[in-house]
Amino acid sequence: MNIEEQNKRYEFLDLSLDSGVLMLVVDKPRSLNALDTKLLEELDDCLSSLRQQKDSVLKGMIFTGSGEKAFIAGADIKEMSVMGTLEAEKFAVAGQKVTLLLEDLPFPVIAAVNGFALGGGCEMAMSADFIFATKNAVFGQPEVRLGLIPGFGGTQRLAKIVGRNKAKEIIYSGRNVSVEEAHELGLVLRIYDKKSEMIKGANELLDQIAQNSPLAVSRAKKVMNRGNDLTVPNGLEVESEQFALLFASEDMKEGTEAFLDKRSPDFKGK
Ligand code: CO8
Repeated sequence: MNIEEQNKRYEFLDLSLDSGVLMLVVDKPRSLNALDTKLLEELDDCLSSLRQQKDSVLKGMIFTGSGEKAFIAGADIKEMSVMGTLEAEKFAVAGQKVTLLLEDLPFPVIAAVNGFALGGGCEMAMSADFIFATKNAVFGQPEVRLGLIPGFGGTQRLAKIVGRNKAKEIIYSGRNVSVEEAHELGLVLRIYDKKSEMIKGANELLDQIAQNSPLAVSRAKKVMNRGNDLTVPNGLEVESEQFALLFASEDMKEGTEAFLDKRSPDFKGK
């Protein structure tokens, strides 16, 4: 993949690759990285092309906001304020598509939340596999305060992560959720004092995951994401299907042989 060429296409995104870890930065500080149509189009383009990296050997991706103040302060309120019904539906569908692209990337994704993750920002973060956050991070779904409801998946994903009662309380009140509370609720996995420490911590987790077969990690992710929308018996069917398919992989042969030979495996992601 040619990151430099890809980066030239974007005004508000910065994509870089370091030691097998992709870093995707939303960079529109003048509006605290608020998601407008252009930014959603860029995210769509970027994530669609990353999705083609099937069962890739990338360690994973860190998704963050530029600066220290905001991850993403929500959908762009100025742009939304003049939308009609049809434009609003198109906008919501475009944002939802980005959350699905993010959720379905074939490698682990960590949302590194540096500051405000409100509305659409909280919804983007919830589409990652894990949320890491700095001490100044603030979460919330404040849409009802604007006469709106969450439109990029918040009504669905928040309840799955924190439970229906808590999700309703957060969404109906529109209140801010502190990073400590987000951690207690299981929304945030790890809290860091500084952004630099958070990025280091995210790299360390991705390095740890990368000791394993990337193919197996990618399939575990796929099965767990699919299972989220299924009954347990249906999820088990997907599990056994993917489990069986891995027996045709080189990684499975290498992993089991390495165990029996008492040596470290050398996984190729195939
Ligand atoms: N949209 C547009 N501009 C924004 C946004 C936003 N969401 N958030 C901040 N900005 C802008 C401000 O307008 C300001 O611009 P300017 O300097 O030109 O006035 C600049 O960013 C800096 O912001 P503040 O001066 O307000 O900074 P503060 O430190 O005082 O406050 C806050 C920071 C608390 C984050 C505050 O900016 C805020 O409350 N922002 C809005 C948060 C919010 O309500 N987010 C949810 C938006 S709705 C949403 O996400 C719905 C998703 C689904 C939509 C689907 C619909 C079809």
